[in-house]
Amino acid sequence: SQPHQAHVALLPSAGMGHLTPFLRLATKLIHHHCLVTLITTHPTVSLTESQFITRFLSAFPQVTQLQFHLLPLDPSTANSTDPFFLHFETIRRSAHLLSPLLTSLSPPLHALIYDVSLISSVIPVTESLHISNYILFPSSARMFSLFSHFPNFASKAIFGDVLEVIPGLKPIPRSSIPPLLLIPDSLFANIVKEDSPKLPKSNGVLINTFEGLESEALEAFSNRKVVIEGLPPVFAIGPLVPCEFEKEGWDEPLKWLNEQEDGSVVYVSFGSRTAMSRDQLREVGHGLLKSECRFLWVVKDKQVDKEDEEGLDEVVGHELIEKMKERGLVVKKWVDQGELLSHRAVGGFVSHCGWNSVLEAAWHGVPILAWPQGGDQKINAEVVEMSGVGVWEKSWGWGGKDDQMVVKGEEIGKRIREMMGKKLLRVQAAHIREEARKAFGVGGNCERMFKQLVEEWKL
Ligand code: BUP
Repeated sequence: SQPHQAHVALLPSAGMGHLTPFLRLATKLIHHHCLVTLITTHPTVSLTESQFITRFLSAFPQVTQLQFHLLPLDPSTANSTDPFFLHFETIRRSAHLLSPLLTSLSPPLHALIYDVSLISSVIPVTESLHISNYILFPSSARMFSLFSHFPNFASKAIFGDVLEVIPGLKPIPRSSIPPLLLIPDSLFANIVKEDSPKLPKSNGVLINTFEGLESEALEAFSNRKVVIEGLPPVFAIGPLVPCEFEKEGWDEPLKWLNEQEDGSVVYVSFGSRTAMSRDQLREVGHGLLKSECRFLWVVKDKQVDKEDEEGLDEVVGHELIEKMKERGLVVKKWVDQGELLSHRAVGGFVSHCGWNSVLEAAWHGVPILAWPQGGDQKINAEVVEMSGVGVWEKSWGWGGKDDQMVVKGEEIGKRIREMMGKKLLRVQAAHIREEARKAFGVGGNCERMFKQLVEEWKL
């Protein structure tokens, strides 16, 4: 190590939506001459996570890997069936085992950056070891405003029609609140309830966002308008962009895109952990045919990839798949989304609005048709709409999951056609892309934030 080099450890939790920003952050820290230790939890929930970590570590041999073996969890003691949430809980209950691991590191750590799902279990560890602690919030600043104010309204008559308790921000309608937060004893609600009041004990909150995308929320934070007492500083470190190590070499989608005209293809993906109902999946297929656009559709059938074994014919139906081959490419495999969105042929993105996907679309200036499926995604879809990078058809609800509602192919096709044909949307998305490049580039806000953090760590 060089003298005065900051040594930072990173502790992600579970799921690609949480891991991805951590590994992108790690590359930024390396770029800013930090020594990086990556704490990896074993076992991971999905296969994709462990493959992603392996690719990252072989691309950056200078990164120290610290293996963190977790205690077993009795799932009956945690109020959830979601394997990703259960993994949060497992890490939380094992966090005390981190102390000896962290003290064994040489040179000693300057800071630990950890996932937002781990706050109250990590803070006692960093406090006892006198290490600075920073939270990486893997969603929008708008979602952070809700997270940070949760104790203020969770105890009140649980959420009226709109949440107006966050000063400086457009009210959040009840229908946009992550459904599990509305279930008082859900594991997710319990974690947020326990962790949110601990925010003042952290040294800072890093959010993968930038001014041009979330001016309202970031302005409110920087003017201390939405700040609850003692809230640590918010660092808008975004955009954290797709990196070289993420490419895994399967290039059929790229080859197919190379044969398509500029801006003619709609890319469709609902993220790494949405298991849409089969009825809804088939309607999406019909919708893509009705849209009369070229399409690239990434199908997922199960929440965890290890269980996603059936082929496209079984999941979507043989006849439909055959028909779709004339106009599009349908795959049931992990793709390099960051790279696909950068392709000149992609002109629109039907997205569930997982925050990484929104950032990737913004980075490449690809207009979004938002179709949130769960969690924070409606709040992110609000950002998509407000920023102008996309549109949102609110009547579609939470995908096919609420009230067994199935959005019909006819309707889906119509909205896709509209989105792909909207010139204004393309102009707006191109503008956000410029803003993202400005924030990311030399002298941009992102660089400023990292310089500030590194200086802070070296003090
Ligand atoms: Br699927 C898929 N390839 O095939 P989000 C996803 N991704 O590169 P999520 C691929 O995974 P949460 C694929 O580019 C993004 O970086 C995608 O994160 C990438 O949504 C990441 O968009 C997915 O935040 O997580 O997976 O639903 O619910 O935690 O937001």
